[in-house]
Amino acid sequence: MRGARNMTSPVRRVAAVHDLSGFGRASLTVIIPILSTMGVQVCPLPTAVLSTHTGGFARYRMVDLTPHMRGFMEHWRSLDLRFDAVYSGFLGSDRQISLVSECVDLFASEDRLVLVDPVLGDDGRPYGPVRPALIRGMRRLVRKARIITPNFTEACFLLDREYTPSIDTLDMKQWLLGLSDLGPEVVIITSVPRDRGEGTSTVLAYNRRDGRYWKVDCAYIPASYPGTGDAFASVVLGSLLQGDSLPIALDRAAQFATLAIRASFGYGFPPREGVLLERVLDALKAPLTSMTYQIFEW
Ligand code: PXL
Repeated sequence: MRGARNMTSPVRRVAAVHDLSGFGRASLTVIIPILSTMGVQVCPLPTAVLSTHTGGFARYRMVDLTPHMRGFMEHWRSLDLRFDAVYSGFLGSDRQISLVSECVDLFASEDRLVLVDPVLGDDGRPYGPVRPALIRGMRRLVRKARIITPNFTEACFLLDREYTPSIDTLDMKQWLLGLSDLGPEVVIITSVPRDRGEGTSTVLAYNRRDGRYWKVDCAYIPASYPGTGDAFASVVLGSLLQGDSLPIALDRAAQFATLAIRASFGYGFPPREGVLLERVLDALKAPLTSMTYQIFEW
């Protein structure tokens, strides 16, 4: 009889290097249900445990798990675990950069997916615990990634550019190329402000392998919910693991994030509690019935 370690699982498996925030629907509490619903097994390697996420709650408690992560990885290694993707997000300290980098070396081979979501900030500001050393470290970590999914603020931080609340979309080609020059083959920037659309935003992407650029416009909803970036990146990953093309993965992710925000906005509860994910998860099971992506040409 073959041992379990040699059997090929019918289910794709992801090592998820993110924090666990108890309340507020961000990081693992969003990533696990989304990827599970998409038929993907999530194996968390937690970076930190928090009472809530840091977006809008005062006096949150945070336990940085840096001292424990190597031991967790060694145990996984002794079990000879393999992953179809390594997916990282919020890190508990800049000392975790080298640990995540090691995690990629240990568990992701050349042809496996490595998605680094450089969780650093939003609306022009870094998240509470994010320090300049973490931003510098993230510039090194993205070298290990095949795909990165910064929001517009995080793209500014990675490129060391001044944050501006509006941007000429044509300039974004340089941003995408600049980020790809840091290492990743695929760069996806979310929440890019649209030059002529009041408050609306766009998802832009570049794939160095075929030299193509993609764009998905998002409807404007006047509220910003923490955790939607985690939802977006998770749907992109789940979709790619299901065999979708990059533009389809972007479309599914943008449509799901918009649906989740719309499902929540009408209720008027505090955005810091996150989107009503539980109401919309089933939508991930349905096939895409309309596609809105465009090829982005200048
Ligand atoms: O959603 C990104 C995120 C992840 N983890 C923590 C956060 C945030 C955003 O606020 O605070 C702890």
